[in-house]
Amino acid sequence: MMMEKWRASRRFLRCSAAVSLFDRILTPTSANSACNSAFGFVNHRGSQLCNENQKRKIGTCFHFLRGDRDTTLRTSMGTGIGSTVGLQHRCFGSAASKVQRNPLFSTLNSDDISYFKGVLGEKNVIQDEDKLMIANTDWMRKYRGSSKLLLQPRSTEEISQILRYCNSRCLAVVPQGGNTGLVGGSVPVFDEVVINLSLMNNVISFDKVSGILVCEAGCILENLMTYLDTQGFIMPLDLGAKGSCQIGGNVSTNAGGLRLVRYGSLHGNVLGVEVVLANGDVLDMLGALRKDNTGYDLKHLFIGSEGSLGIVTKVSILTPPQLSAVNLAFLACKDYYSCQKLLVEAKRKLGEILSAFEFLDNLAMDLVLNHLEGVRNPLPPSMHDFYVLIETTGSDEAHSKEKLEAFLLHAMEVGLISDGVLAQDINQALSFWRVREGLSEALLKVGACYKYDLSLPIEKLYNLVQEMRERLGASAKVIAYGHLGDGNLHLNISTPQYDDKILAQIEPFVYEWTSMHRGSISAEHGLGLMKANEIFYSKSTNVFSIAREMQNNLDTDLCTYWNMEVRAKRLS
Ligand code: 2HG
Ligand code: ZN
Repeated sequence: MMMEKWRASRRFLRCSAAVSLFDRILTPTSANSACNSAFGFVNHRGSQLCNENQKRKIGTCFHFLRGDRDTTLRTSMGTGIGSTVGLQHRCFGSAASKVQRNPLFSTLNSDDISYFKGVLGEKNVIQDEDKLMIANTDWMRKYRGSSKLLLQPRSTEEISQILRYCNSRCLAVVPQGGNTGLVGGSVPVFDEVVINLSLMNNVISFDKVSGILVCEAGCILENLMTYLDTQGFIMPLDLGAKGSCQIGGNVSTNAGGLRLVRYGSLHGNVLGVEVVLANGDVLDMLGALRKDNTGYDLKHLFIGSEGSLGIVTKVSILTPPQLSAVNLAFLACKDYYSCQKLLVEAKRKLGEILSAFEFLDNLAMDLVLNHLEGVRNPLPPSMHDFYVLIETTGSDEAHSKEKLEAFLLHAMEVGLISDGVLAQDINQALSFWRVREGLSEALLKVGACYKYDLSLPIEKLYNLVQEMRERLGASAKVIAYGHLGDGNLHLNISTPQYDDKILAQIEPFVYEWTSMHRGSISAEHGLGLMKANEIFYSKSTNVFSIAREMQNNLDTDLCTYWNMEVRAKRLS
């Protein structure tokens, strides 16, 4: 009955061009390349290394102190090793303020540099200022450290030697993958030694029968996708930062992304890891088994611990087979309630073929259309209040098509969808994804951005957006998008510049609201420096204490960013 509403429909990807039941064909758009920009999340973080003689159980320290609220640590870029680090503060939101470099940690000297050159060779010990500037700065340019040294190890053994040495010298380190993180976790806070994993980028093995891939931590996600494509498999995770982020960083932050609704989190897909602890010990947990109930499964401690327990050096991951029938619909909904209902229906009616369910609101659409080159509105000319992307992935084209079309028809008939379009080829699919995946990049172009990555009960999720708009009035744009299928809201508050008064309207309100609804203040980006002190909005103190005990037993310093006060006590 509402069929004329549909602009397009033909299957894309490896499908034949048979016309489906929808009548209009979308104007072909130019191919938008998949988003390779360095956004997203990532990264390990650290612990602190210290010498046992000091009789303090400091443990390897990835990052020095993380502090209270609200600053960016734009340190002066001194040149000489051991030069004094100055602090300059800037306000972003939730970042620690008045963070002081802990004097217990050493500064680099020329013997250290000679040692590292002996282990890694001259060219992998980098002191070049331009390269250091890149390693010191996060993707959003919010967080900036003043490291004077970037190390590029090629093996687990080299990482082990670096950490053992740093531990004995009490030098702080920060592991770095693709540096695509959004919470200030992948860059130094002060002059930590940056340990970059980019050279550890080999696929170690792939088992075509089980689909188990074993690789080094520095493999870029997109390269793994390309490799698996040649084998007829896919990675179980996909995210906007795929062109830069590395699998070790993905695992260390338990990255979620666009397909979690289908394939689940990395806690389910990662079968094993190899990690190097702060003291240089290597833990081989690189199992490649689906089932292994021999006691505690310690690898889970390292998945999502943001490097606070050690550096992930190798990963074993279960990859699903590539399926041939992939379809993508870009839909408009009149209100948030319809988006929710659509999700419930999609789960019920699409069942096992549903592979993504993403949403964005009208301000998000407006932003991306106005600030990202080459992005086109998939549903011109009108604007709608909400947009939903639904992807299906199945093994049988006819079956997928039948299910998807029946689902869309029904959703239109009952008024859950006001308009929609099906991608008719890979280029259209990429251009639809570009709308969703380009949002972080677009936000960066318009000025300051207060970023929140929240897990919330789906039915309440958009209430927060509305309440935030009421609080902020005309002083800021509140932009909402995210992984609706996972109850993950990306709440972005865009302002011309960072402003303390606006921040005071946002925080702690946003965290209190989340906590009150039993949500999480970090669904997928991690805590990082940004939320170092906010963990208690999502974790109770007794749970935290147990975590801290475990960390003590690993002889690393959990509190590096989890709890400044605890750390300050330990170091005093
Ligand atoms: C996404 O889902 C990423 O696009 C980034 O997690 C979210 O920019 C953000 O807030
Ligand atoms: Zn996300």
